[in-house]
Amino acid sequence: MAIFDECKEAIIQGDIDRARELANQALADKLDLNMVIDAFSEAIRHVGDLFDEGEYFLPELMRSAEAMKAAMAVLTPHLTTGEIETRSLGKVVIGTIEGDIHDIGKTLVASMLAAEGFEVYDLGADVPVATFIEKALEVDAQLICISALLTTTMVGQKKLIEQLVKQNIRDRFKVLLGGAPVSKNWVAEIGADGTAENAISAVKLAKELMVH
Ligand code: B12
Repeated sequence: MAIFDECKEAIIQGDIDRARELANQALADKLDLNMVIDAFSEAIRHVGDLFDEGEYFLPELMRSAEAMKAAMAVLTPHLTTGEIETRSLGKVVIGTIEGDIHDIGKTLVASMLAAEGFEVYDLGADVPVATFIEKALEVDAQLICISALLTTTMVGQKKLIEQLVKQNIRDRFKVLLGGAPVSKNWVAEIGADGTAENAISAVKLAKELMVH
Protein backbone atom coordinates (compact mmCIF):
# COMPACT_ATOMS: atom_id res chain seq x y z
CA MET A 1 0.00 0.00 0.00
CA ALA A 2 1.38 3.37 -1.05
CA ILE A 3 0.91 5.10 2.29
CA PHE A 4 3.28 2.66 4.03
CA ASP A 5 5.97 3.49 1.48
CA GLU A 6 5.29 7.18 2.01
CA CYS A 7 5.64 6.71 5.78
CA LYS A 8 9.02 5.06 5.26
CA GLU A 9 10.14 7.77 2.86
CA ALA A 10 9.17 10.55 5.31
CA ILE A 11 11.35 8.99 8.02
CA ILE A 12 14.28 8.32 5.70
CA GLN A 13 14.10 11.91 4.41
CA GLY A 14 13.69 13.24 7.95
CA ASP A 15 10.56 15.12 6.87
CA ILE A 16 8.89 15.95 10.18
CA ASP A 17 5.77 17.67 8.80
CA ARG A 18 5.15 14.92 6.26
CA ALA A 19 5.55 12.19 8.89
CA ARG A 20 3.00 13.93 11.12
CA GLU A 21 0.67 14.43 8.18
CA LEU A 22 0.86 10.76 7.18
CA ALA A 23 0.19 9.65 10.74
CA ASN A 24 -2.94 11.80 10.76
CA GLN A 25 -3.95 10.42 7.39
CA ALA A 26 -3.52 6.86 8.69
CA LEU A 27 -5.86 7.72 11.57
CA ALA A 28 -8.40 9.31 9.24
CA ASP A 29 -8.25 6.28 6.92
CA LYS A 30 -8.65 3.95 9.94
CA LEU A 31 -5.61 1.91 9.01
CA ASP A 32 -4.24 -0.80 11.29
CA LEU A 33 -2.01 1.36 13.46
CA ASN A 34 0.32 -1.48 14.34
CA MET A 35 1.06 -1.89 10.65
CA VAL A 36 1.64 1.84 10.30
CA ILE A 37 4.01 1.80 13.28
CA ASP A 38 5.82 -1.20 11.79
CA ALA A 39 6.42 0.79 8.60
CA PHE A 40 7.77 3.77 10.54
CA SER A 41 9.92 1.46 12.71
CA GLU A 42 11.36 -0.35 9.72
CA ALA A 43 12.35 3.00 8.23
CA ILE A 44 14.04 4.33 11.38
CA ARG A 45 16.05 1.10 11.67
CA HIS A 46 17.09 1.53 8.06
CA VAL A 47 18.24 5.04 8.97
CA GLY A 48 20.27 3.45 11.77
CA ASP A 49 21.92 1.18 9.21
CA LEU A 50 22.67 4.16 6.95
CA PHE A 51 24.26 5.87 9.95
CA ASP A 52 26.25 2.73 10.74
CA GLU A 53 27.47 2.55 7.15
CA GLY A 54 28.58 6.19 7.17
CA GLU A 55 25.92 7.24 4.62
CA TYR A 56 24.09 9.35 7.21
CA PHE A 57 25.62 11.49 9.94
CA LEU A 58 24.26 12.48 13.32
CA PRO A 59 22.20 15.49 12.09
CA GLU A 60 20.35 13.25 9.61
CA LEU A 61 19.84 10.55 12.25
CA MET A 62 18.43 13.20 14.59
CA ARG A 63 16.07 14.63 11.98
CA SER A 64 14.75 11.18 11.16
CA ALA A 65 14.28 10.50 14.87
CA GLU A 66 12.33 13.77 15.20
CA ALA A 67 10.12 12.76 12.28
CA MET A 68 9.56 9.37 13.93
CA LYS A 69 8.69 11.02 17.26
CA ALA A 70 6.25 13.41 15.57
CA ALA A 71 4.43 10.48 13.95
CA MET A 72 4.41 8.46 17.18
CA ALA A 73 3.01 11.42 19.13
CA VAL A 74 0.01 11.39 16.78
CA LEU A 75 -0.46 7.61 16.83
CA THR A 76 0.25 6.42 20.38
CA PRO A 77 -2.83 7.98 22.04
CA HIS A 78 -4.93 5.84 19.68
CA LEU A 79 -3.23 2.52 20.35
CA THR A 80 -5.45 -0.27 21.56
CA THR A 81 -5.80 -3.93 20.82
CA GLY A 82 -9.54 -3.87 21.24
CA GLU A 83 -9.74 -5.76 24.52
CA ILE A 84 -9.18 -3.03 27.05
CA GLU A 85 -9.53 -4.07 30.68
CA THR A 86 -11.15 -1.76 33.16
CA ARG A 87 -9.27 -3.17 36.15
CA SER A 88 -5.52 -2.66 36.41
CA LEU A 89 -3.58 -5.66 35.18
CA GLY A 90 -0.62 -4.70 37.32
CA LYS A 91 1.88 -1.94 37.95
CA VAL A 92 4.81 -1.42 35.65
CA VAL A 93 7.83 0.81 36.11
CA ILE A 94 9.50 1.46 32.77
CA GLY A 95 12.39 3.54 31.50
CA THR A 96 15.54 3.69 29.40
CA ILE A 97 18.67 2.96 31.36
CA GLU A 98 21.23 5.53 32.48
CA GLY A 99 23.51 6.92 29.75
CA ASP A 100 20.99 6.11 27.04
CA ILE A 101 18.60 8.66 25.55
CA HIS A 102 16.85 6.38 23.03
CA ASP A 103 13.20 6.54 24.08
CA ILE A 104 11.05 5.93 21.00
CA GLY A 105 10.75 2.15 21.49
CA LYS A 106 10.40 2.43 25.26
CA THR A 107 7.60 4.97 24.90
CA LEU A 108 5.80 2.70 22.44
CA VAL A 109 5.99 -0.21 24.87
CA ALA A 110 4.79 2.04 27.72
CA SER A 111 1.85 3.30 25.64
CA MET A 112 0.81 -0.21 24.63
CA LEU A 113 1.01 -1.48 28.20
CA ALA A 114 -1.12 1.45 29.37
CA ALA A 115 -3.60 0.93 26.53
CA GLU A 116 -3.96 -2.69 27.61
CA GLY A 117 -4.79 -1.87 31.20
CA PHE A 118 -1.47 -1.82 33.05
CA GLU A 119 -0.77 1.03 35.43
CA VAL A 120 2.38 2.46 33.88
CA TYR A 121 5.01 4.62 35.56
CA ASP A 122 7.22 5.88 32.75
CA LEU A 123 10.45 7.29 34.17
CA GLY A 124 11.68 8.54 30.79
CA ALA A 125 15.20 8.06 29.47
CA ASP A 126 18.66 8.15 31.05
CA VAL A 127 17.30 6.67 34.28
CA PRO A 128 19.73 5.58 37.03
CA VAL A 129 19.41 2.04 38.40
CA ALA A 130 18.55 3.36 41.86
CA THR A 131 15.62 5.39 40.47
CA PHE A 132 14.05 2.29 38.87
CA ILE A 133 14.27 0.44 42.17
CA GLU A 134 13.03 3.32 44.32
CA LYS A 135 9.99 3.84 42.10
CA ALA A 136 9.21 0.12 41.91
CA LEU A 137 9.28 -0.13 45.70
CA GLU A 138 7.31 3.09 46.15
CA VAL A 139 4.39 2.03 43.93
CA ASP A 140 4.74 -1.69 44.75
CA ALA A 141 5.15 -2.60 41.08
CA GLN A 142 5.06 -6.15 39.76
CA LEU A 143 7.11 -5.44 36.66
CA ILE A 144 10.25 -3.47 35.91
CA CYS A 145 10.87 -2.86 32.20
CA ILE A 146 14.26 -1.57 31.12
CA SER A 147 15.15 -0.44 27.65
CA ALA A 148 18.75 -0.16 26.38
CA LEU A 149 19.69 0.64 22.77
CA LEU A 150 23.44 0.82 23.12
CA THR A 151 25.82 -2.05 23.72
CA THR A 152 27.58 0.24 26.20
CA THR A 153 24.44 0.87 28.30
CA MET A 154 23.14 -2.72 28.36
CA VAL A 155 25.40 -3.28 31.33
CA GLY A 156 22.98 -1.08 33.32
CA GLN A 157 20.35 -3.83 32.95
CA LYS A 158 22.78 -6.24 34.58
CA LYS A 159 23.52 -3.75 37.35
CA LEU A 160 19.83 -3.42 38.11
CA ILE A 161 19.41 -7.17 38.57
CA GLU A 162 22.56 -7.31 40.72
CA GLN A 163 21.24 -4.47 42.85
CA LEU A 164 17.87 -6.21 43.34
CA VAL A 165 19.69 -9.36 44.45
CA LYS A 166 21.92 -7.36 46.76
CA GLN A 167 18.90 -5.65 48.38
CA ASN A 168 17.25 -9.06 48.74
CA ILE A 169 14.22 -8.00 46.69
CA ARG A 170 14.86 -9.83 43.40
CA ASP A 171 11.75 -12.03 43.94
CA ARG A 172 9.43 -9.05 44.33
CA PHE A 173 9.63 -8.02 40.67
CA LYS A 174 9.62 -9.53 37.22
CA VAL A 175 12.24 -7.81 35.11
CA LEU A 176 11.77 -7.40 31.36
CA LEU A 177 14.51 -6.18 29.08
CA GLY A 178 14.24 -4.60 25.65
CA GLY A 179 15.99 -2.66 22.93
CA ALA A 180 17.65 -3.72 19.71
CA PRO A 181 20.87 -5.20 21.21
CA VAL A 182 19.07 -7.31 23.84
CA SER A 183 19.00 -11.06 23.14
CA LYS A 184 17.56 -14.10 24.90
CA ASN A 185 21.15 -15.05 25.77
CA TRP A 186 21.64 -11.73 27.53
CA VAL A 187 18.40 -12.24 29.47
CA ALA A 188 19.58 -15.69 30.59
CA GLU A 189 23.10 -14.49 31.33
CA ILE A 190 22.01 -11.74 33.72
CA GLY A 191 19.00 -13.59 35.15
CA ALA A 192 16.17 -11.36 33.89
CA ASP A 193 12.66 -12.69 33.26
CA GLY A 194 12.27 -12.06 29.55
CA THR A 195 12.52 -9.86 26.51
CA ALA A 196 10.36 -9.01 23.53
CA GLU A 197 11.28 -7.59 20.19
CA ASN A 198 8.32 -5.26 19.80
CA ALA A 199 5.60 -3.57 21.80
CA ILE A 200 2.91 -6.12 20.97
CA SER A 201 4.98 -9.08 22.16
CA ALA A 202 6.07 -7.04 25.16
CA VAL A 203 2.44 -6.68 26.25
CA LYS A 204 1.80 -10.38 25.65
CA LEU A 205 4.79 -11.34 27.74
CA ALA A 206 3.87 -8.88 30.49
CA LYS A 207 0.39 -10.44 30.70
CA GLU A 208 1.84 -13.96 30.81
CA LEU A 209 4.17 -13.02 33.62
CA MET A 210 1.31 -11.54 35.64
CA VAL A 211 -0.49 -14.89 35.84
CA HIS A 212 2.59 -16.89 36.80
C1 B12 B 1 16.56 6.97 16.52
C2 B12 B 1 17.97 6.67 16.95
C3 B12 B 1 18.66 7.65 17.66
C4 B12 B 1 18.03 8.96 18.13
C5 B12 B 1 17.20 8.66 19.40
C6 B12 B 1 16.01 9.59 19.57
C7 B12 B 1 15.12 9.16 20.71
N1 B12 B 1 14.60 10.14 21.40
O1 B12 B 1 14.89 7.98 20.97
C8 B12 B 1 19.27 9.85 18.38
C9 B12 B 1 19.60 10.62 17.11
C10 B12 B 1 19.18 10.86 19.52
C11 B12 B 1 20.35 8.78 18.61
C12 B12 B 1 21.53 9.02 19.27
C13 B12 B 1 22.56 8.09 19.35
N2 B12 B 1 22.60 6.88 18.76
CO1 B12 B 1 21.07 6.01 17.98
N3 B12 B 1 19.80 5.11 16.96
C14 B12 B 1 18.58 5.40 16.63
C15 B12 B 1 18.00 4.27 15.74
C16 B12 B 1 18.17 4.70 14.29
C17 B12 B 1 16.56 3.87 15.93
C18 B12 B 1 16.12 3.52 17.36
C19 B12 B 1 14.61 3.50 17.38
O2 B12 B 1 13.97 4.47 17.77
N4 B12 B 1 14.01 2.43 16.84
C20 B12 B 1 12.56 2.31 16.64
C21 B12 B 1 11.91 1.68 17.86
C22 B12 B 1 10.41 1.54 17.62
O3 B12 B 1 12.48 0.40 18.01
P1 B12 B 1 13.29 -0.03 19.32
O4 B12 B 1 13.92 1.13 19.96
O5 B12 B 1 14.15 -1.19 18.98
O6 B12 B 1 12.14 -0.53 20.31
C23 B12 B 1 11.33 -1.67 20.06
C24 B12 B 1 11.90 -2.97 20.61
O7 B12 B 1 13.30 -2.96 20.79
C25 B12 B 1 11.13 -3.21 21.87
N5 B12 B 1 11.60 -2.57 23.12
C26 B12 B 1 12.23 -1.39 23.32
N6 B12 B 1 12.39 -1.16 24.62
C27 B12 B 1 11.85 -2.19 25.28
C28 B12 B 1 11.77 -2.46 26.64
C29 B12 B 1 11.20 -3.67 27.07
C30 B12 B 1 11.16 -3.96 28.51
C31 B12 B 1 10.69 -4.60 26.12
C32 B12 B 1 10.13 -5.87 26.57
C33 B12 B 1 10.77 -4.30 24.74
C34 B12 B 1 11.34 -3.12 24.34
O8 B12 B 1 9.86 -2.69 21.55
C35 B12 B 1 10.04 -1.46 20.84
C36 B12 B 1 8.82 -1.16 20.03
O9 B12 B 1 8.60 -2.07 18.98
C37 B12 B 1 18.95 3.07 16.14
C38 B12 B 1 19.07 1.95 15.10
C39 B12 B 1 18.47 0.64 15.58
N7 B12 B 1 18.60 -0.38 14.74
O10 B12 B 1 17.92 0.49 16.64
C40 B12 B 1 20.27 3.84 16.40
C41 B12 B 1 21.33 3.21 17.29
C42 B12 B 1 20.70 2.52 18.49
N8 B12 B 1 22.08 4.40 17.75
C43 B12 B 1 23.35 4.19 17.82
C44 B12 B 1 24.30 5.17 18.25
C45 B12 B 1 25.75 4.75 18.13
C46 B12 B 1 23.91 6.41 18.77
C47 B12 B 1 24.82 7.51 19.33
C48 B12 B 1 25.96 7.00 20.24
C49 B12 B 1 25.36 8.32 18.16
C50 B12 B 1 26.40 9.37 18.49
N9 B12 B 1 27.58 9.19 17.93
O11 B12 B 1 26.15 10.27 19.24
C51 B12 B 1 23.82 8.39 20.11
C52 B12 B 1 23.64 7.89 21.57
C53 B12 B 1 23.14 8.90 22.51
C54 B12 B 1 22.88 8.29 23.87
N10 B12 B 1 23.72 8.53 24.84
O12 B12 B 1 21.91 7.55 24.05
C55 B12 B 1 23.72 2.78 17.40
C56 B12 B 1 24.07 1.87 18.59
C57 B12 B 1 25.25 0.98 18.30
C58 B12 B 1 25.52 0.06 19.45
N11 B12 B 1 25.61 -1.19 19.15
O13 B12 B 1 25.67 0.44 20.57
C59 B12 B 1 22.46 2.35 16.58
C60 B12 B 1 22.17 0.82 16.62
C61 B12 B 1 22.68 2.82 15.11
C62 B12 B 1 23.79 2.07 14.40
N12 B12 B 1 23.46 1.03 13.67
O14 B12 B 1 24.93 2.45 14.52
N13 B12 B 1 19.98 7.58 18.05
